[in-house]
Amino acid sequence: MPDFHPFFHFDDDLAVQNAKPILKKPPLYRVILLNDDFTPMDFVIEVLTSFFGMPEEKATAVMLQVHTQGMGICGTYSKDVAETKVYIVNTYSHEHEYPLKCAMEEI
Ligand code: TYC
Repeated sequence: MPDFHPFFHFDDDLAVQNAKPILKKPPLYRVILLNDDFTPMDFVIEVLTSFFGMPEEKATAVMLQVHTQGMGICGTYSKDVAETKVYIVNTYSHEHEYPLKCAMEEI
């Protein structure tokens, strides 16, 4: 009878397959601005130019879109960046005592 030793068993009889790495692209988030009846239009345009890097004309168009349609898109970002933008806008609005609200949604 052959000697049995637990440390000398090699894996000759095991079929080994290379594992395919499962990589998923990280999700993207839309940052949106919501309409309200009180925040001045100029303030919204300032938010869009300052925090989203929009030129004045684009910021005006997005502000009017929010004003007429109820919401508009400020941009698309990774989760961390979107969360930071939302936090900055909502904090800034609150500091100026305006009800302007910014939110994010996964795409
Ligand atoms: N509706 C606001 C007004 O008439 C303007 C406004 C636009 C407010 C966009 C919020 O996200 C907003 N003064």
